[in-house]
Amino acid sequence: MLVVHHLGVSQSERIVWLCEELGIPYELKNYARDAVTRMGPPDYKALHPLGTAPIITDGAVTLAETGAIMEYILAKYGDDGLMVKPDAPGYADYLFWYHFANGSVMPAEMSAMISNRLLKDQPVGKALMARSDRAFAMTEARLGEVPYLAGQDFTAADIVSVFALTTMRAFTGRTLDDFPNIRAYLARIGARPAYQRAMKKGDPDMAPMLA
Ligand SMILES: N[C@@H](CCC(=O)N[C@@H](CS)C(=O)NCC(=O)O)C(=O)O
Repeated sequence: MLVVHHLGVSQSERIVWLCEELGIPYELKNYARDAVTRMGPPDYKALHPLGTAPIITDGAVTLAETGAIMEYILAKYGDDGLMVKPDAPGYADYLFWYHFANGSVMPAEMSAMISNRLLKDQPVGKALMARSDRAFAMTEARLGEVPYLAGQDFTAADIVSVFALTTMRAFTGRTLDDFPNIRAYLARIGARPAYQRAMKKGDPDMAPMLA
C-alpha cells in the first residue's frame, strides 16, 4: 500500500494532491511539526536519512524528494494524462516548468525566507531575494499567456509548482498583490475538487492560501 507521510503545512501537500488527482488508493499519515523547532518531529525524521517532507513508503520502497516521489507515483500508478509526452506539443514547456519548481523556485523561496529575516539590508540578501522576485515575475508572465504552466492543460507541472505560490508564502510573507495572473490561476486551482480534498485531508486547520 502506498503511504504518503505528510508533514503539516509543508511541501508534502503536493503528494497528497497528486494522489487525489490520480484517484489512486493510498494511506495518509499526518505528522505535526515540532512545537519548538517547527521542523519535522523525530518519528518523521526516522523514516528516511534525508528526513524532509515529502516521504512515501510503498511496500519495501521508502522514497524522499518531491521530484522523485512524483515521478515514481506517475510511472508506477499511471499518470492519467498529467505528464506531457515527448512527441506532444508543449513537451519542452512541461519539462521546464516541472523542473523549475523544485530546481529554482523552491531554493529561491527558501533563500528569500532566510534573507528576509537575517540579510535584508545586505547585498547578498538583496541578490537572493531578487531570485524569488524573478521566479514570481516569470510565473506571472507565463500565466498571462496560458491557463496552466505547461500550456492549455493542467499537468503535474502545476502540482509541483503551486506550493511555492501558496503555502510557502506563510513562511516568506510574500503577497500576491502585484500578480493578478497568478491569483486568477490559483482560483482555477482552488476550484479543483482534488486540490480541495487534499488540503482538507492534509491540513484541515489551514485555509489554502489562494489569494
Ligand atoms: N528538495 C526537498 C525539500 C524538502 C524540504 O525542505 N521539506 C521541508 C518541508 S517544506 C521540511 O521537511 N522541513 C522540515 C524539516 O526539515 O525538518 C523536496 O522537495 O522534497
